[in-house]
Amino acid sequence: MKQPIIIDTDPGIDDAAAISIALNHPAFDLRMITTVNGNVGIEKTTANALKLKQFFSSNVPIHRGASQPLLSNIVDASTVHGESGMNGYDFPEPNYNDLTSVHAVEAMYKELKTNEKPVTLIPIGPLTNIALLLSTYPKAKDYIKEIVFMGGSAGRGNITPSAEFNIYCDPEAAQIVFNSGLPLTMVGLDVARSSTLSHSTVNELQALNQTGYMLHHLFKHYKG
Ligand SMILES: [Ca+2]
Repeated sequence: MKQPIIIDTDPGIDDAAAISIALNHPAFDLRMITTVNGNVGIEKTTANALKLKQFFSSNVPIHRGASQPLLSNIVDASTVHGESGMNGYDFPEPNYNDLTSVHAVEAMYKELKTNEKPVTLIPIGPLTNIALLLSTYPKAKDYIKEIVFMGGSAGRGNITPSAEFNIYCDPEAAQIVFNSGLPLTMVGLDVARSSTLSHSTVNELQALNQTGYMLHHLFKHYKG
């Protein structure tokens, strides 16, 4: 039986790769993609999620979420991911008819309540939407199997010597999630840094299929 998951994301080149896998992996039932301010602003992360949905001709709903951190000022990473947040591949313009009008927090809670199985949340951007979900709907915890998140670091950081970007962007949201009492699996920067792609792998991707071609160009933009 497939595990229902929700990806909360700020695509983002690495997030584009994660979404590509989540949409196609036989172990997962991706129920929705929720967007958050992070690598770039909410308008761009939402546009990028729509572009990926269209690229894969997917029916997965996209819900726009928080446009800023709970308390901190917005931090921008467009120097890393490009102006659009997903530079390197020429996606067609997003179709906004594909964007649902329900806010990410509302949509997540409804999905959690109605899914017959506990859902795994996979936040791979700042934790703002998840914190808002847990504080707006405390009962949401009853329906969450676990939270597997990319963020933090058990080693050094990438935005300051010790802070990782996702947590640094919204530390108060992270605190709410860490204190939630839910089962958490932290995939920190130290773990992410150990899963590398070699130049030869990135080059092989190009000829694999259309998805490989797209990812190849995003990765090339990221680290030429
Ligand atoms: Ca991300």
